[in-house]
Amino acid sequence: MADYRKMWSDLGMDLEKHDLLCQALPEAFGAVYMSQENRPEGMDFFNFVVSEIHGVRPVELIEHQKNGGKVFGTFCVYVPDEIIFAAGGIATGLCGGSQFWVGGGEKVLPANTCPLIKASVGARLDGTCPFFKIADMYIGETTCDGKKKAWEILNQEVPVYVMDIPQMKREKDLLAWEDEIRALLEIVEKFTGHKVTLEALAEKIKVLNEKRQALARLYNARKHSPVPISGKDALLVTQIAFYDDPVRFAAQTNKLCAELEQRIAAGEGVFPADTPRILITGTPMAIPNWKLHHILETSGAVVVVEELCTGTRYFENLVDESGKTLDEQIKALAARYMKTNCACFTPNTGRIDDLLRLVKEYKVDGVIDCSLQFCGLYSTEGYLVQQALNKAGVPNIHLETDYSEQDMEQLRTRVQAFLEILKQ
Ligand code: BJ8
Repeated sequence: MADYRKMWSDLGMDLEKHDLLCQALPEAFGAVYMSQENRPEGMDFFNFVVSEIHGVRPVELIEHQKNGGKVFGTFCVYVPDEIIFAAGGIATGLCGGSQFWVGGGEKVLPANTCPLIKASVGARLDGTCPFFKIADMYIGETTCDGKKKAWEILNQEVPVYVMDIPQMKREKDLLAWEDEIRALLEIVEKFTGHKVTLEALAEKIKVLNEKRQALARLYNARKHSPVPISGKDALLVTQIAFYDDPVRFAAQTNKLCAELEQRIAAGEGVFPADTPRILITGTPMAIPNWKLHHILETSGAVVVVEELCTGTRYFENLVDESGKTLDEQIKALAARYMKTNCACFTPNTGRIDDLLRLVKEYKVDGVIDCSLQFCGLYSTEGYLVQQALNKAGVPNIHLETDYSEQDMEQLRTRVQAFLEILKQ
């Protein structure tokens, strides 16, 4: 990585502690990613992004701020980035996916909080992530209790605006959600000093739809057998989608997809055609959480699709681009985002429908429902997920894990036993 120490120091980061992360990440990435064979050349860009993870993009964000722009940190796929970009801001995903940050979060949060929340709070409080330091405002949401309280703690450090996400999907909830998007628009306009115009919003809706379409193209490639890209690589691309420049990201992903389509035409894959094909569902896997994919793909299986917020929930369903007024555009945004099926909703039958559809579309042999420890929403919904999959005759298991390495062998044992069942 180039030398960014001055930038990190200017951001008020804890350089000594951050050095430890900078030392550990390349090693972890090397072990998980560079050990793979026959990776597509198009992954070079994404490798580069990881190698410069706390450098290149932060430099761009700071440049944007120097030119008078604002940066907004987000934590949930329910937050409509289109509004932020249309007001001349930049939205960047902030979810923490590393055990490195968990300790910092535990200083202020109960130990029985999910690791995603602990890591996100720890990354900010410990001053070991430039993205958390750069963001001028965080946009939180009311999806789960842990997050709701975490915003109050983070608000002591940086302005946090919280979107009230409905818990049900009735007509009146959709209307309330439209109002929430209008309220966000007002807040963002005030904070950036820029009005959101019909033209600007139309342009950003198109840009973010193009990002979604690039990801859909990547996932379409994964429907083929033999699969032309590993699940680990596809996961990395999706994780980077949360914070890279959307136009550049779409271009690089499309380039990768063109290569994958050539592989498909030539019948080439990264795993033999008879490798068990796995769908992972559950809680999001924020960068650098590659744990379960790594275990699976070094145990004789391949992950072909993720029904996760770092997966299909992020890119499925486009925003209708035909809105002729700002109000129509807001309604279109509300309708699209409301289609996301998160366990914070009751009922959440749409997620079950999605799962059964994805099993067919991606020719899945088995499903792993994996929740982060202490996520009551997804663990509890696991019962209904299991029931539906059993009824459809789809082999499945439920796993719970955190970001630490401690349960790696235990997970591997359970995964291998599951793969044995699939082979029978
Ligand atoms: S739309 S999944 S990104 S809320 S894992 S913090 S739910 S205790 S992350 Fe999520 Fe939005 Fe839903 Fe997706 Fe809470 Fe559970 Fe932790 Fe979670």
